[in-house]
Amino acid sequence: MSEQKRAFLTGPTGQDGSYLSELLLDKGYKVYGIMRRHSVSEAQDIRIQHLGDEVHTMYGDLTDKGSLVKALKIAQPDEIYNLGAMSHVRVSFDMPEYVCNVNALGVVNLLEAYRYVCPQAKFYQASSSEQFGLNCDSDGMQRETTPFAPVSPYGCAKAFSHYLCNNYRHAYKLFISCGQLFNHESPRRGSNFVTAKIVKGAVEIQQGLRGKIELGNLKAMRDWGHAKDYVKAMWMMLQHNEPYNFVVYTGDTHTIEEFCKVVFEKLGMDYKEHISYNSTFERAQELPYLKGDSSKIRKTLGWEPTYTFDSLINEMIEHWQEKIKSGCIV
Ligand code: NAP
Ligand code: G4F
Repeated sequence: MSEQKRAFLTGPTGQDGSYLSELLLDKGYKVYGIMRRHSVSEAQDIRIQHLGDEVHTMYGDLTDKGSLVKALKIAQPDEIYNLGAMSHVRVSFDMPEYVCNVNALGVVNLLEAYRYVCPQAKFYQASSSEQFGLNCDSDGMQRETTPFAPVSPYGCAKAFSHYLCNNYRHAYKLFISCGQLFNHESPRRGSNFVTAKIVKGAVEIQQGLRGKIELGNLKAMRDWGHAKDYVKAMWMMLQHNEPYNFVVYTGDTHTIEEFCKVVFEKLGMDYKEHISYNSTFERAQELPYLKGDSSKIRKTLGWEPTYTFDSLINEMIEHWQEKIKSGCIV
């Protein structure tokens, strides 16, 4: 009988970490992860509470190398998934030093702990399409070879950690794959990201709990996949025999305004009557456009998304309708 595989996650309490934990448990892995202490202890692991003790959590933080060394020694992982990050782009303008400490120097800490404690493990780095920033190839697409031109502290810190992972892969012959993932959403998306903010707000409007939603730039374009499909891509990258960088993208791009229109129409309302502009939600520099080419992961690993723009929105609406009906809004 083959031995049970062991996985270690940073960020198991986040949107992606919670879905990835479920996927790994379904596949028979023993799952370990670090989580941060929260003053409301019921809130710190709300997205994985339904998994009970199956995810072995330890307190730790990417900025605390000792906690990473200790956690890796306990977990003895075959696979490491580095999903922990301050993941909000606009907030990264408010706290640039912090975002660099967590998303850039935190990755140095984890890579060093990995290199000394368990270099035989495979390592996944949560890179981002935000790294591409304003740059694209002559055909307008962003792919693994497209040079970076990030336009936010978040994008700059993620670019640094992406380059460092590539450097460690070659310098120390480590199995490190980076997933350059475009936006992915779900019912578990934090409600200060634009999709969840719109869906939650529109459901509250439909139920008479509020009158409008205040948003920033409606003209920006994004490709929104489902987090469940994207965590499958992460796992597939670590099952491959070679470490690579992979762009993950569905190929269905929409403006924020189109997203609003579809959500409100599904709820029998006109978005124009309920959306107002608030400059607070603009960034110091906007990323107006993202368009990826995910042919490498589709050809090499056979990855395909199973959700569509429409089925993603339906699932998010159903989730928020149930939550709000039950009086639970987190
Ligand atoms: P998320 O929901 O914000 O989850 C982030 C996770 O990181 C949470 O578990 C959070 O813990 C943890 N974390 C934050 N600061 C930390 C620190 N200092 N030390 C250790 N853990 C820390 O983000 P997500 O959407 O799941 O994204 C997962 C990863 O993919 C992130 O690295 C993100 O930047 C990247 N990414 C996301 C997308 C996307 O569209 N979702 C696209 C490309 C890349 P708490 O629960 O305590 O806050
Ligand atoms: O939902 P967002 O905050 O996501 P953003 O900035 O694209 O970042 C997400 O995707 C990245 C991958 O490309 C990840 F790396 C990152 O961790 C995160 O998951 O904003 C999307 C768009 C932006 O153009 C923003 O300006 O929506 C626009 N927007 C308009 N009004 C708003 C709002 N965004 C937010 N969060 N809140 C608004 O009120």
